[in-house]
Amino acid sequence: MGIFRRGLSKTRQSFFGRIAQLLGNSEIDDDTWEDIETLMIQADVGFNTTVRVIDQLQAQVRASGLTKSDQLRQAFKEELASLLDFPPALDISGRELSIILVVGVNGSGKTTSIAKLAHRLKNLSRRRVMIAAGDTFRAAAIEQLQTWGERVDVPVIANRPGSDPGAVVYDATVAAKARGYEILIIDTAGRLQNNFNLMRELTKISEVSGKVVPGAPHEVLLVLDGTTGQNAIEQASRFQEASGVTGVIVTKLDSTAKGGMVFSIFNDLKLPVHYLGLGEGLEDLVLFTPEFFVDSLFDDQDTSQF
Ligand SMILES: Nc1nc2c(ncn2[C@@H]2O[C@H](COP(=O)(O)OP(=O)(O)O)[C@@H](O)[C@H]2O)c(=O)[nH]1
Ligand SMILES: [Mg+2]
Repeated sequence: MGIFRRGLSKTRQSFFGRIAQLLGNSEIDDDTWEDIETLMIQADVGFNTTVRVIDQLQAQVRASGLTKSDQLRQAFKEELASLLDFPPALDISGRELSIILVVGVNGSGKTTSIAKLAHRLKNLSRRRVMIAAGDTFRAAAIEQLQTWGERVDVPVIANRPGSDPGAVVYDATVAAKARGYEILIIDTAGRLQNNFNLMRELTKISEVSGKVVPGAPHEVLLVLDGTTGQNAIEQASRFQEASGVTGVIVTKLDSTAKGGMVFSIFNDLKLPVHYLGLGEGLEDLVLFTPEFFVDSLFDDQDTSQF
């Protein structure tokens, strides 16, 4: 699992690694708390979550009489880990056809993440996967998805650029059912969170899939660009309203020091993070594991048994 540690190295080196160093052998004083708070905010943990963690830690210090800041280190890691629930497995088993709708703003990494996810589900989970090109706005978007489909060796159902995304989703759902596919992943256009019509269209896509397969979509995965940190958190609530988001994929954590945003997805949005994007290649989508995430943010050395 070297990719986990490597992919999170920017966040680790800039912030959490410095917090770890800071919690050396000195006495805990006001400066200690201020430094921790500053570094957490810089790592995009978010204000609410930062304050919550610091309050809890201060209460622990008062209760246990810790005086040395290196004793704080373990308590700090545990406090952060406690913010992260173990995400439930994706709800994509136990029925003939499961449908995953993928939403998020333009450029967040939806199409790339869909290719990586299809690759994982096909090769690791041995599932029969199909993809629907529901982003019909630009010809390039359809072609990009088709190219990934060829590389992953998964069929992509597409229509002409400019055509109704609802119709593509309908066709794809019917095709997946008829041809015995187990998982259909639907790509969508980058819905701007303040654009009412686009949000309504997303609701419609959701309804169309539900007409063919009762209960669909079974998962609505919101793709958030890790490099935008707290801004991505603000976008998320709009998508939650329009499409009933069930979980999150955080992308591009390899190219940012804002990995702290993952804590506020759990704590502020109350959503599970299922996968992290740690690069542009097909293998660069890792399953989110709370303990491993926290370890990778703090420690250069791999001390886990993964
Ligand atoms: N470094 C890095 N780049 C990524 C990751 N995920 C996506 N990208 C890049 O982000 C850009 C936009 O991705 P795309 O999937 O087209 O976004 P979409 O508009 O939401 O479909 C592309 O250049 C991707 O290669 C990631 O985890 N790490
Ligand atoms: Mg796209």
